[in-house]
Amino acid sequence: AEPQLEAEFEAIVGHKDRIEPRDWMPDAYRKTLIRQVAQHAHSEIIGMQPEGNWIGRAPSLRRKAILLAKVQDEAGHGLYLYSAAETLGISRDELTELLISGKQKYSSIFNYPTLSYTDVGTIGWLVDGAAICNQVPLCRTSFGPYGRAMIRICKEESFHQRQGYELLMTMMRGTEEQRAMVQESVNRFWWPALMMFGPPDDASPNTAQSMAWGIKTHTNDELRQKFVDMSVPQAEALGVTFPDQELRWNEERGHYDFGQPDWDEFWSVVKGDGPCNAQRLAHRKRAWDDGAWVREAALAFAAKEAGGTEE
Ligand code: FAQ
Repeated sequence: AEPQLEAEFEAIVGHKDRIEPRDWMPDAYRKTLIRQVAQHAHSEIIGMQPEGNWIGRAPSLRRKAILLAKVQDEAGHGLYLYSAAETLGISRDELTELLISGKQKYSSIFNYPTLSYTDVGTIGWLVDGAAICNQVPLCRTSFGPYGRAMIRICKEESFHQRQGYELLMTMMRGTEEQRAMVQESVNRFWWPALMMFGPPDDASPNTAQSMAWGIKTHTNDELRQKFVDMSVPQAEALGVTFPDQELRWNEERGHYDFGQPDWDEFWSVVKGDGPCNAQRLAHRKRAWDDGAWVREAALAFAAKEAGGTEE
């Protein structure tokens, strides 16, 4: 039966149709999807920390309400994605344990600190901007639950991006000092934002197979280029520059040429040695441990309800 099932799977993927949870799938397909969807979910949840850092210090009630709503949206994205991962046969508890034991990853970007409130704007503009660039194509990924989660997530991320850009625009209309804060923040986040797309294609072990399976529809370098092309005019409109001497329009290619991020720094952050890795994981672990009684109580209550009216 296996070759027959394998042929059916290949046909579905080949036609760019969707694989659903009850369909047969190769173990390696299931494994790489769990890896990617889990990392994505963890990123949304860990990604709440850098911005959450500024909720209590937002400069006005309006800005605080906006930031609270955005951080709550990230929690929702994490939940859609954990649910999608669960359809592949792994539980949310297991996934969280894999995260806090350091066995599964989350995006490198969230290991950088947020040093000023301006970083909230820069994250919205550049980090959500990069996230959208990477995630819009994922709406058409081959695994149904992941693709459907992406549609809703992308709508919310677009809103987040506009929010960040508007925040920075407001600061650029302010004082000289505020404009300098925006430029300083953009300087710090530009290279880490480019790293979000993953290593260069020739150093990306998963891309070829993930493209063949329709999990990814573009390579890391293709999406990075798209992000640069999209961001340069936005930076010009805002009145800031990116810290890259090699950045210039290439008429022949019809794209911007740009320099390479420091890939040694990238790998060191991915391996756990970034500026905030230890802090992010410790915070997540504390929240998980502190919430244990809530999970236990909810399970006990559910068991009691299921037991009917005897008690
Ligand atoms: N950080 O072979 P590849 C957000 C790992 S957006 C850490 O190229 P692949 C929204 C990679 O896992 C951020 N690790 O891997 C938000 C692999 O290691 P492994 C989340 C990275 O999977 C905004 C190894 O390097 N978005 O959260 C990174 O084909 C604001 C080799 O790499 C997603 O997760 C990295 N940047 O391509 C929230 C998008 N890059 O697993 C709050 C979905 C690579 O073999 C506030 N994911 N690695 O041990 C993807 O599109 C892909 O997984 C890539 C990596 C493109 C990230």
